[in-house]
Amino acid sequence: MSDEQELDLTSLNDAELVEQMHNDLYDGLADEVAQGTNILLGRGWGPEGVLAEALVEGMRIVGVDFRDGILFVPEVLLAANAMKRGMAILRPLLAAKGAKPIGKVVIGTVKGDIHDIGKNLVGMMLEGAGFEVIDLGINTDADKFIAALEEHQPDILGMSALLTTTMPYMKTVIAALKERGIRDKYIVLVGGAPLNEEFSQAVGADAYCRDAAVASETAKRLVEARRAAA
Ligand code: B1M
Repeated sequence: MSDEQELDLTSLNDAELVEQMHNDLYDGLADEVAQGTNILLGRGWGPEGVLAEALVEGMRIVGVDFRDGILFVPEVLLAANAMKRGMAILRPLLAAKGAKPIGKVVIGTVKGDIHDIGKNLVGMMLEGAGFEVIDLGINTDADKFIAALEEHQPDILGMSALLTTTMPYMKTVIAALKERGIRDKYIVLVGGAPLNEEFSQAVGADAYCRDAAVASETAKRLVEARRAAA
């Protein structure tokens, strides 16, 4: 039996448990991450706190070692899987906080890119803020985005990219919207670690969202502004 299996997570205080969850996420131990998530919730932590301090911070640490060549794709996939297990527990709690639907969002990770943790988090926060979210998943091309916009008629199109090689595809999608004369029907929000405000303006998006909280605030603000102007 490994050390991890022998460790009783309930015996740890909050700070120790959060640190242990960072380690468990790093080691891709999904059951332990799920258990830690439930323990913190049971101790009265809010879902946002568990998400930010235990899960997102744990994945940040994974990202640093991935960048530095200490972790490789298979290990990071296991870590991502563990993160998703924790997020699955938090999702209904975050969504339950929302009131009546305040708008609709179509969101996806752009073509060539399979990173979806950040996008999923943004979707969860938007649901929590009261938006209906249609998630197109990963590797989404312009045709798929446009078909979903036409089918669902959302207020917002959200696009995510985590790679410097895939972020320019956002411009391709926006150009395709312009070609069809439908660009101004939608608020276009973009996000992902390599993006910034300048890039967002250069590709013709309405706003860059640094993180899921900013995405949810920006979505609310721009939908309200658009309705007030109509
Ligand atoms: Co990838 N990967 N990866 N990876 N990966 C990065 C992005 C990288 C920065 C790692 C590194 O080198 N430091 C690097 C990109 C370098 C670059 O482009 N300059 C990289 C690379 C190189 C690669 C591969 C090419 C590796 C390879 O195969 N050799 C490959 C590419 C595959 C592909 O997409 N075609 C690859 C693969 C993978 C895994 C499959 C192993 C896995 C993804 C699993 C999954 O998502 N299901 C993975 C992971 C996990 C990462 C890191 C470690 C973590 C990303 C993450 O989930 N962060 C990442 C390192 C890093 O970012 N530091 C890395 C946590 C998440 C909560 O944050 O996604 O930034 P983030 O989302 C935030 C904000 O950005 C924002 O809000 C979110 C929540 O607050 N946001 C939005 C995101 N999307 C938004 C959309 C919005 C609004 C806000 O719309 C409105």
